[in-house]
Amino acid sequence: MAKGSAARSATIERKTKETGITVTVDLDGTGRAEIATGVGFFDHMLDQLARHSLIDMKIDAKGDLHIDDHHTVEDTGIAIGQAISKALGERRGITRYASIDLAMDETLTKAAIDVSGRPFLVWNVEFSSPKIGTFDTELVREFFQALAQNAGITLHVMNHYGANNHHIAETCFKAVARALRAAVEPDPRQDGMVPSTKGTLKG
Ligand SMILES: [Mn+2]
Repeated sequence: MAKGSAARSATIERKTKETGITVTVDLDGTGRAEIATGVGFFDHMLDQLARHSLIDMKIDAKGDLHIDDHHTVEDTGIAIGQAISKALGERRGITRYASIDLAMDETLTKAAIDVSGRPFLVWNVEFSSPKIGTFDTELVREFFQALAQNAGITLHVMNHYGANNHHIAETCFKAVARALRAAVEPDPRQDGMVPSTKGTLKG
């Protein structure tokens, strides 16, 4: 972020009968992550999201894991999305669009992002197994649906190919991280303008 401009960070606290979650993000961080959701595989994925977006993330989630991981994963996605949206403010001076094809061993996954203020998820990813360890693979989509909806971003994720389900999930998080990093990056040529002919990216 240019010197003298406001910090692009935000904290969201979210409490329901199912989960209690606190998320702090700093869009202009170094990818520092302090993550504790009680779901090991999800922590590993969120660690990737922070590391490769260079967004600092502090995430503390206590959910009803005695039922299953669903509420915890979805609500963490909601809180991260809300925190990113709040940190973006009026979305001035951002690059807005970015995409990447991200390779990991035998797997290739694309993520394309428009930080548009218009929530939309296109999800073209299939897993060959319902579980990665104890983690339900269908929750990967649930997370990104919650993230896109609450961050106010258009997000397309497409797995071109891949054999290993851990790799397929991990490339989704890494690809979204890298695309998000580029899309929220200040574009010096925008000079603080909102990158839209409409004049607003608030949806
Ligand atoms: Mn891994």
